[in-house]
Amino acid sequence: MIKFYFSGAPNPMKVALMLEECTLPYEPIPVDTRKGEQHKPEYLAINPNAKVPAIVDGDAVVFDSNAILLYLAEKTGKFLPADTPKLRGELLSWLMFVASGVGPFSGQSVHFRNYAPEKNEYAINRYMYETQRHYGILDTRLAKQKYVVGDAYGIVDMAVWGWARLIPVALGENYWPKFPNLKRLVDEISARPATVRANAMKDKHKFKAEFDEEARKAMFRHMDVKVA
Ligand SMILES: N[C@@H](CCC(=O)N[C@@H](CS)C(=O)NCC(=O)O)C(=O)O
Repeated sequence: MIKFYFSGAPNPMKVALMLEECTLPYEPIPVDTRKGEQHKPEYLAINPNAKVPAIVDGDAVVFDSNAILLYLAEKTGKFLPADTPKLRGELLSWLMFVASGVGPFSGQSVHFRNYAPEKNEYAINRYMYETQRHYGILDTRLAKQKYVVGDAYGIVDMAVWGWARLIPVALGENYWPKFPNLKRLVDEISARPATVRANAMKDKHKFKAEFDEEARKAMFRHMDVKVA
């Protein structure tokens, strides 16, 4: 059975959705990042990057959410576009675009808007600018087609859903009207039975809610180290 190391954060939830979509049997193993469990040696042996998600599937160990989505899609043959060079190219491009653009920039936007100890207007503007630019690219794409790659729902849509449903946190409550096509996709995915099951699975596990000193030390380790 696949061991799924997760929390309720955006990157693990993409994978929870995919596991539920594939109806693969899996054992959810919570990693409470606000308690610092991502830094335990036994978890670092699975994901040396000390982040969730990760999976262990027999002797295969896979970390990084979009790598896991691709691994599970290739394992099951599900949620991939038709196997043509054209669609394979599009799949890789959009998957990497979400992995290297949408996710990190949304994450930094959330950080500087909500968690940084000082309000740094430059950082907030830079990350909000880039985040809304990335979502604009997706919205334009989704104005022309129902799903991000090909003509069917797939792993890139799941990767987008993980972050885009949190646009109000990354950008603000007033941003949804700017991305009507993206909103249409997020709403469609949020209503899927697999999404409802993934959320219910997450809600069964109690993760620490407070962002206290223990959480800060576990997740913002740069604050205690001078490298610049
Ligand atoms: N590129 C990684 C990023 C993983 C990541 O940043 N995970 C966050 C949750 S969304 C995390 O584990 N945060 C805990 C920490 O930073 O200590 C992926 O896509 O899986």
